Amino acid sequence: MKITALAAHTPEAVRAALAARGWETQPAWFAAIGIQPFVVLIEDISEAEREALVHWGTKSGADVLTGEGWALVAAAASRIAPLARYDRAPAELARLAPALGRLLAARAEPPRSWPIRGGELSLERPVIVGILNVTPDSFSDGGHLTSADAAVEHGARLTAHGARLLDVGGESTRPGAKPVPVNEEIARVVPVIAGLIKRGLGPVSVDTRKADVARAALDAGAAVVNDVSGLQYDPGLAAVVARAEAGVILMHMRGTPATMDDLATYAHVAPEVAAELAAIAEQAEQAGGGIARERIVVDPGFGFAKTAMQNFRLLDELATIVALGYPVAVGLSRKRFLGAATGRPVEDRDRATAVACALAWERGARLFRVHDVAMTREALALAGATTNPT
Ligand code: PMM
Repeated sequence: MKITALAAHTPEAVRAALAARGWETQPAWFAAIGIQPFVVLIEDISEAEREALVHWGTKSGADVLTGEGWALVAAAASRIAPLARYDRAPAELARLAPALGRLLAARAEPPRSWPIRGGELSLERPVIVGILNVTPDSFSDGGHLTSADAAVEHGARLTAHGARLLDVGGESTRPGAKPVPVNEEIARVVPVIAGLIKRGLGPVSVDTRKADVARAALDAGAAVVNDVSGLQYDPGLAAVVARAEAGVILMHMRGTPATMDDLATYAHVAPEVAAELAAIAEQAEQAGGGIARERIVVDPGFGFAKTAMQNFRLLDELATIVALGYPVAVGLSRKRFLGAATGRPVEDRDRATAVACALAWERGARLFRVHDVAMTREALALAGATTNPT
């Protein structure tokens, strides 16, 4: 007899074991996905639902831990799947079906491409988003790009290094930063976006919280709006994105850059950020004509209303954000919490950034907003080769 413990963090190990024993690709894949451990935290449930869950868990062999108003259910995904079906779940648990069904579908079929304005970006391999900050004071590279021409040149370099999207920002979002007037922000970003498009560089995203800036940027040829406020700063932004059929990155933060540091209060950061992002995305799908669901990317907002420890937890538990079913972007580049781990100053954090991006890829992130594209590309090439065997 021979017993081997297989890697359990990826369905790939089970798939490969079955394939090696003659299983066809599809059945092997579905069996492997079904065997994957699935843990769901269910909140705001009634006493009757809680009792029904405990009873169901005993019968079906799932672990159920509960307290007042909540239950944590853990088992192989295939064991929990019947709860997502009205015809198979106990009647008392019918309320769970829609949300559970969405979570299971997102696991089985994660988004493979991101439609943006005038095209799409494949998510089968990492999307590196090159940062082009044209601000006098952005926290890590502010003031380096002093003219539109210099910014366009830098964009050409980032593209040559492997950036698949260029993110142009004209307003610093560092803690305590002051808002920039609309006209000033437009004057900073539009010439750069127009210059990039003229050179055939891009696609381009605009890093802004403001509807008027987004509109001007889209008119100049941008394909994506990257809103660090997750539509909380300017409610008019959603309609602008929807009308242009642009892609949108909705980032999580609390408060504004001026107030966010005092709002880093979470009992458990990942599920709380996930819930707030889910609400933001839902708002985006409903507001102002509605942004099509598949055009939405979510970003947990590293460093925005989070302490260093919360950023580490969020990175480790990124799968909680990925489970929402939207493609996930991460902005880790040169951030303070990387310095807290490595002891390196802001100008020496590109190695830590590259490693953090590889960790984020492994946990399901697909878009990586970075300053040093070349170094991150190497880290992600390795991470992608490891987790994407095809
Ligand atoms: N971080 C910054 C700016 N824009 N956008 C997204 N989507 N995610 C981020 O984490 C993010 C962002 C701040 O960093 P910078 O000043 O170096 O650009």
